Amino acid sequence: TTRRTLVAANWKMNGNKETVASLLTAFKSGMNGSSDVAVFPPALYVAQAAELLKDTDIAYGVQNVSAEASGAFTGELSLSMVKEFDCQYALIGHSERRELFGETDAQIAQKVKATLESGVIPMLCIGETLAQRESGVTEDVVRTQIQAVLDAVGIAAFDTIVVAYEPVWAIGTGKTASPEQAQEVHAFIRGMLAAEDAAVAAKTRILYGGSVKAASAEALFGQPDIDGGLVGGASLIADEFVAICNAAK
Ligand code: G2H
Repeated sequence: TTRRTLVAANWKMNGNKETVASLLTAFKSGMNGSSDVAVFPPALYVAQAAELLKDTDIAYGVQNVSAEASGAFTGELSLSMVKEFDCQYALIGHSERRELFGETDAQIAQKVKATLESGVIPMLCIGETLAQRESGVTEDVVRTQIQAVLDAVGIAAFDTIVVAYEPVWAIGTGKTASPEQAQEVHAFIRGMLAAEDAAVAAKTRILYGGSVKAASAEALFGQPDIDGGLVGGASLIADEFVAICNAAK
């Protein structure tokens, strides 16, 4: 495969100045360079991360962004702000944003569009809930989530967009999807993109997220359509995250 493995740390609403410094210091010294690495600290710590990561290959970004340019949107962050701190990535549509903050496919598509226009790389999160998986609609859910973005930005944008497939039932629960279960959905996603443009689909990086650990990373990343991981809990443990990044071949 020509797709280089990408492993991303989603710290969610965890940590402080001290853990940002200690984790990033450990990441810098531990990575063997076998994968691309990105970290998503809480937004207040992006400036600190930027300083610690300058002159390294470790990228960083924000966990959420507004599609609006500026104005009366209390609590939101604009892409010009994200750009000013040289973020390379923005996480968009994480299941916690969808579930706890009511983000819709339409809003997420607008965020992806605005992010692309600003030159920041969107990391688009999709995935089904346990109830959806059990009722057999996983592919319908994932198709609808991807289609909303395709309708807004077109297939060519998937040259740039990184997709993170995160089955909601595997997030923070300790239940990782088996490599085969994950591969099945990743292949479905790539097939859907390939139906639009096979050359673009061959390049799109599709990451798996949901309780990725050092012990499960190698088997997951060994699947043909799994191009890395989006890691929550395990990314707050320096040795664990470094081992996950170094598990890429
Ligand atoms: C899924 C993942 C990171 P965790 O949300 O985005 O979290 O690895 O804790 O399941």
